[in-house]
Amino acid sequence: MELARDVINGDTEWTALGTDRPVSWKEGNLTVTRTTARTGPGCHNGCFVLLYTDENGKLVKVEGDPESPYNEGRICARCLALPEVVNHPDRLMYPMKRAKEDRGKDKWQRITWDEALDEITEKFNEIKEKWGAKSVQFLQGTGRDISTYILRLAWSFGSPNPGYLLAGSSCYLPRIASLYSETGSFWIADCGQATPERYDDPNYQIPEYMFIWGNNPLQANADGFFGHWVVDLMRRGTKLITIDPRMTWLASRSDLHIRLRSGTDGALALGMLNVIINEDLYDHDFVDKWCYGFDQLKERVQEYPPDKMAEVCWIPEEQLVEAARKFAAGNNTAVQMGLALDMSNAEAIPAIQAIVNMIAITGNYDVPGGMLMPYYILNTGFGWGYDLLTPEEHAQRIGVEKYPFVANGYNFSQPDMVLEAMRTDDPYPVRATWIQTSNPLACTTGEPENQLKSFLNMECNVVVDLFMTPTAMAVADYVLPASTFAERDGLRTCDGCQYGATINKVTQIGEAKGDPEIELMFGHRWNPEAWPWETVDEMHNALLADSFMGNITVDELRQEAPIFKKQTYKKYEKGLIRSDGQPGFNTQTGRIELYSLALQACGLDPLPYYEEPVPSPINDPELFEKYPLILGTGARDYMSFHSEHRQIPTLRNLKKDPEVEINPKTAEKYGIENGDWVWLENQYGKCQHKAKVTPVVAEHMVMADHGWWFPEEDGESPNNYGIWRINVNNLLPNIPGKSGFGTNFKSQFCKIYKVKDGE
Ligand SMILES: Nc1nc2c(c(=O)[nH]1)N[C@H]1C(S)=C(S)[C@@H](COP(=O)(O)OP(=O)(O)OC[C@H]3O[C@@H](n4cnc5c(=O)[nH]c(N)nc54)[C@H](O)[C@@H]3O)O[C@H]1N2
Ligand SMILES: Nc1nc2c(c(=O)[nH]1)N[C@H]1C(S)=C(S)[C@@H](COP(=O)(O)OP(=O)(O)OC[C@H]3O[C@@H](n4cnc5c(=O)[nH]c(N)nc54)[C@H](O)[C@@H]3O)O[C@H]1N2
Ligand SMILES: [Mo]
Repeated sequence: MELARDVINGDTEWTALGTDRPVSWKEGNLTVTRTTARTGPGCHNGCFVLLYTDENGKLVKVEGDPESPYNEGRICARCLALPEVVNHPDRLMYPMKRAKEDRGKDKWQRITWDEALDEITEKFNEIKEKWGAKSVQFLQGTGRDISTYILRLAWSFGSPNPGYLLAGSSCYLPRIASLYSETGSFWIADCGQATPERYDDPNYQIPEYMFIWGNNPLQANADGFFGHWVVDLMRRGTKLITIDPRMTWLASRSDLHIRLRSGTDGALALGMLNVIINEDLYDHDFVDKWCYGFDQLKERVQEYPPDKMAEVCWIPEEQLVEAARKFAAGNNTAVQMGLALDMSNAEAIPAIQAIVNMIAITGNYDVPGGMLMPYYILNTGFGWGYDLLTPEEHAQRIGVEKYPFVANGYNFSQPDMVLEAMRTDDPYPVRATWIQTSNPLACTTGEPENQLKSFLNMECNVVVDLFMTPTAMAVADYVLPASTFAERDGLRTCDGCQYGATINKVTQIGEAKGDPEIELMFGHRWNPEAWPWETVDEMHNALLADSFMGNITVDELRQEAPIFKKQTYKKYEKGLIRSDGQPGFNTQTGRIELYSLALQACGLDPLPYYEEPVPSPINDPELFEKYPLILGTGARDYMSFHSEHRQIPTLRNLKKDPEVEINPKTAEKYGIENGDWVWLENQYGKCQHKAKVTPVVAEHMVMADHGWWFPEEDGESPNNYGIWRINVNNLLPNIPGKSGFGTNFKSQFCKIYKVKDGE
């Protein structure tokens, strides 16, 4: 399916915040610069911050920007600790290389940027000649302001394989793909973020109910959604319903907290749809005019009666029914969907689809305090430069033949197949990786030992990072030093947000460069026609011209920021969504497709369904007896962002070791006390964590941190900063769902026992 990159008609009307302040000013001996905290280190969000630099240009302090309508002066611990990251003695200061036979050894040799450009270009061109451009994988991590640039870099090199090594692309992409394929756009909960007046905008209404579904917004602030907006709304009267096996802060303040078994969200959603439809609680007018396939959906949900679904989820039926009634009863309902929906059950797409359909039949798209369609400021992962390759070349992207649905949304290769291809040459040889903003061995995906083999099988691995990482130490031939957002100019390119802004450079560390500049430099070497801009500013002016902001320049935006696109609700009635200017949604039928033609075209079930996660206590009771706890992984904390911040003193002091949350009753049963080192083990592998005994987790499960490494330990192989001992991903298989999206990272089994002395 062709995806519209920016579904909004050429309307470029915007308003500025109207600040009187210059971009930077003096306060005593310090210079204060206002900027956006987008990109590394550690965030997807883009809060507005004030950076304080001293006479030597050293970053010494960070504050939230009180004039910002987005975060209103609030920032988190990681931004407060930014000076420790920027000025850290372990930062990569210059490009380095080492011989292929020295992988895993600390035998780095400093080189210049020019040497790095020459040598990497030569190596990549050699590989291209022998195996074709498609044998080079361009791997990013989570969205650190990178997709726009790295996709273009891959395509301009000739490779259809930009990607991300997380099993089943099971972060954000399943939600994006499902929303896109059924509604034609992406949507997030409307917390008034579309206008500078926020909650006071006369067109805005607070949601009556807000569902926090598999998400912990206060800790995560994920994908352009600022968690404290939920608290702001609670203060104004919004009632919360939280769906989470753990008792989060928001769950404890919710009208209803559904503590379901991990990975059963699809069953819950289908049971709720059953109630909403059979009790006739849906919005008939919206369904008649704007939905496609209601009758088929009605028939399908009869297979999912509320009593059976409650049993599947291990919850009382009354809770399911109450949630359904509240979902439909509210004047408006907003849903904040999180990572758990992508990653707790490989069949993530149908579970998300059930929620997407629930929002539709209750009439909650494009209404104030319902679901908001963010305007794509830039073309992020959908493809700035997609046309650099022919359709035939794109069709060779790893995974699209086997899983055509992965072409919905980001144009990434299918990660589980890539990992295999790196070891087996099936479907074709992969011979080099370019890894930028990712730490795959310590954090990103399951079966890390297999991944190590895959990377060691490469002719060349290039890592672009802020720090030496376990991955870089184990497998890289070249490391290139990247900049934090304090050290580079840029644009705010987040997908979930509603405004335009710049990132403003205030300091320089060693020879580090920003990711956009690194891409531009290599682009100049590899394919100058595809990178016709001399400078990063020129490149960004071209990107802006292609965005809703129209012909504003980077310099003007820097002064005006933030600027907001004019917000209109019910755009589908006014012909403001489709590129042909007709009323309706941006789908084939112009309606929200409850019966998804996009899924059908890919040979998948067009209607939502539920399957158990694999393994599940219901389908594999024997294995569950052997490993009798459900293993949740990776619930976010305040003091780290994935594998980042382990070397930052202020943050590390808040949590020194990887922790596993265990309920007091479960801990007692297994003779475990708070602070004990324990083994977590299952049929795939094991790892050590420190027990944190807390009633936050349900008795039937444990919740283990992910992304840990010990920068203070020996980095050389085989120790690699301790990752093989402590990585919970040792226990996780890389198994995607039928669509190629989704995985079971938050719903495996495990057993738990104390670590013996000397282990
Ligand atoms: N078990 C388990 N595993 C998980 C998860 C889970 O919930 N459970 N979550 C998964 C999810 S959702 C995701 S998104 C992945 C994340 O996986 P990754 O995005 O690979 O996360 P990190 O390990 O933090 O790797 C990021 C690397 O980029 C570097 N970096 C930071 N900022 C910049 C920058 O501006 N430029 C450059 N060049 N480098 C930078 C950091 O130093 C770090 O080494 O992890 C996944 N892994
Ligand atoms: N501080 C910090 N912030 C981050 C990150 C980070 O590493 N650190 N990572 C960023 C990234 S890449 C991402 S993707 C986001 C993720 O952020 P979120 O979307 O918030 O995801 P998680 O924190 O993994 O899980 C959210 C909640 O889901 C619950 N949960 C677990 N299993 C299930 C289940 O099966 N069903 C339901 N309904 N709930 C379940 C967990 O208990 C947890 O409270 O955070 C981003 N923000
Ligand atoms: Mo993520």
